[in-house]
Amino acid sequence: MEEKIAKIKSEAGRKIDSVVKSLEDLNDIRVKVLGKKGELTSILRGMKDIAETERPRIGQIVNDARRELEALIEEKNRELKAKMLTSKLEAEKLDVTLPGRRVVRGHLHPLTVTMNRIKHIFMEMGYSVEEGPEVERDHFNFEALNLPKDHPARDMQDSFYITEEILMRTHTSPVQARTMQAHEPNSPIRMIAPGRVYRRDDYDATHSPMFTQVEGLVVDQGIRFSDLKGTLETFLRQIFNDKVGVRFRPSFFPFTEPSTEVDISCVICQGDGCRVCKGTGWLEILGAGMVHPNVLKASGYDPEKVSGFAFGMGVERIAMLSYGMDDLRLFFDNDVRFLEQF
Ligand code: 2U9
Repeated sequence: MEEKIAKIKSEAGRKIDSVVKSLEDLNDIRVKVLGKKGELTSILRGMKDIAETERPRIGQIVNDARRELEALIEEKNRELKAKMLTSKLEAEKLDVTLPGRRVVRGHLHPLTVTMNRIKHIFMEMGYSVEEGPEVERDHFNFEALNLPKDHPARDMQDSFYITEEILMRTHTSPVQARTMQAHEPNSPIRMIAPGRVYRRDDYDATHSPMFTQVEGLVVDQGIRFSDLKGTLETFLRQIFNDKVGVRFRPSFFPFTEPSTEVDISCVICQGDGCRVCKGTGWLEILGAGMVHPNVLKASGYDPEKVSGFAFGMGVERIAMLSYGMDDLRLFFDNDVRFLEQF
């Protein structure tokens, strides 16, 4: 019996010693020798077959063997864990002296910058900024704005229709109509409506089926054409420069009467004449006019009691002239080599 125990012990000792890598292998050995069904345990279980006088001695030997093997396993366990830690630290070596990675910081898109500047100028003059849906009802986009049924903009060829009655807004004017209808009739309004608009245009250097507008509306008692002129001159001198020339030409829009187109002196050649202003020295920059009585009436206002002016501008055009760009597609291509320049 002693020999058997000594053999189990020395074999287990050798196996424990030979484990070089895995904690699981070590555990397998422990189970095989010391576990419930292990070799040493089965000897203890078989005590009944051993002569009674021998039992204490054999028991003692088994227990000693057990203690020794447990100590060996424990030591091997510590050794393996230390080895694993060392190799993990080796693999995850960290050089704290390396220079840090540069954080690349982005910035606002040039169209957003231009839009923010426009909003800021009007907010300083006491205007509110109103928003509305890009998918709009025919009523707000056309009907309420004195755009007659046979107006070319209402043609399928010129606007994006969702159904007969619903389309992508072709201008931000429906926001003004909605704002008037949300107000107490004849109560004063001083607002701008910035946002995206959609028209069936070709995509070339000066046209896009989607572009950005800012429109404005002022309604109150006694609003006159001189208010329109003063407001737009003030705006243009702030967005471009205070030396910029401003001129008003007669024009036509269905929602304003009288209507005007507003030009600024060419920001590229200062009025001498160049390719950008096609030799005229002037650039068209805004449309505007006194709100048509039919438009006031359509939104519940009384043209006998109040009057107003409205205006509209294309934000891409203003941004292009501010930054000296000649192709509007650059705003939408999202090429960082272009955008990084701003
Ligand atoms: C209401 C009443 C009047 C908005 C106006 C213009 C003149 C205009 C163009 C400028 C360049 C559009 O982006 S563009 O192509 N806009 O010329 N817009 S008056 O008039 C309104 C709008 C709403 C209730």
